[in-house]
Formats: sequence, C-alpha cells, structure tokens
Amino acid sequence: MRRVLIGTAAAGVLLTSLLTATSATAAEATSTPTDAGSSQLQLHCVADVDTGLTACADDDTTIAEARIAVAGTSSGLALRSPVHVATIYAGFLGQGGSLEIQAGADCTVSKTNIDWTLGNVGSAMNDETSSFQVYGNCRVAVYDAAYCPSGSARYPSTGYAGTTNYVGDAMNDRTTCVRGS
Ligand SMILES: [Ca+2]
Repeated sequence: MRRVLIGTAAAGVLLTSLLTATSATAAEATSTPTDAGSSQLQLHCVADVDTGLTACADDDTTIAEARIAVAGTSSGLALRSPVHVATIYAGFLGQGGSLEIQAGADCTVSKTNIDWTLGNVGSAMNDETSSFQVYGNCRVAVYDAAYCPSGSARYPSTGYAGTTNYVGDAMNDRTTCVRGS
C-alpha cells in the first residue's frame, strides 16, 4: 500500500515537471528566437533555384503542395519535375526550421563547377542556418551574402562540403545564399 502511494506521488511529480518543462520551452521559443534550432516559427519551406519561387508549409499548405507550387512558374509554363538537391536546417540536421532546395537536375560529377545557386534563402531562413544535408550527387557551400559573391564569408572556406551537421561558429546563423556543385 505504501509503495503504491509513493508511486502515485512520484508520478504526480513527474507529470508536473513535464508540464513545467513544456511551458518553459514554449516561453523560451517565443522570446529568444536567435539561437540555432530555436527559430521562432520553425517553418518548413521549399525553394526552387530555377523558378526562384519559395513556399512554406502552413495550416493550409502541405510540404508536398509547396514543392509543386515552387516548381511551376507564374508565366504559366508547364510544371517541371525538379529534384531535391539539399536541405538547410536552422538547428542541427533535421532540427528546427528548414528549407528544402529543388533544382532541375542532380549535380554534375565535377565538384569544382557551379551547378546551382539559391541567391537568397528567404526571410524565414535568412541568417538561421546551422547545418545542411546534400542530395542528388551535390556538394554545397553556404555564403553570408546574397547571390554568393566572391569574397563573402562562406562555409567551407574553399570548395564545397557534403552533409554537414554544423557549419561552425564563424558561419552559424549567417547564411543567405546557398550554392551547389
Ligand atoms: Ca547572411
């Protein structure tokens, strides 16, 4: 009997602490959005490097619908079938807000040429990136300045990198442009 009472009390304490922790996390997320992985809205978005369009999933739009939306063009050209070439994340891989990048084709074998450039990651992810995952035979470099100008701070400092779980203190939360090779 006594053990049951102790167990019940312990469970009550645990539940209370979980609720407290949840409340504290929610409060922190809305008041300190600047750290890696704590982007205020944690939006999941898609950008297409060829159409220049970006869309985000929300209450009315699934990520699948966003992919289709950015693949078309406002001039009414036929929908394409783009491929997923990279995803940047506000937190470590798979965490926080994200931006999935689509291009017209996989990256080429050469890992020194430029296959695609996403000139501006958009307001939801600007200066938020902490990590990136590559797909479609691509390697990636992230740049501080829009349109990836030479001389801009970048990661890696030269060349291109495969999937990276942290872009380093120097480039954390600074990425505006993403380039694939
Ligand atoms: Ca930047």
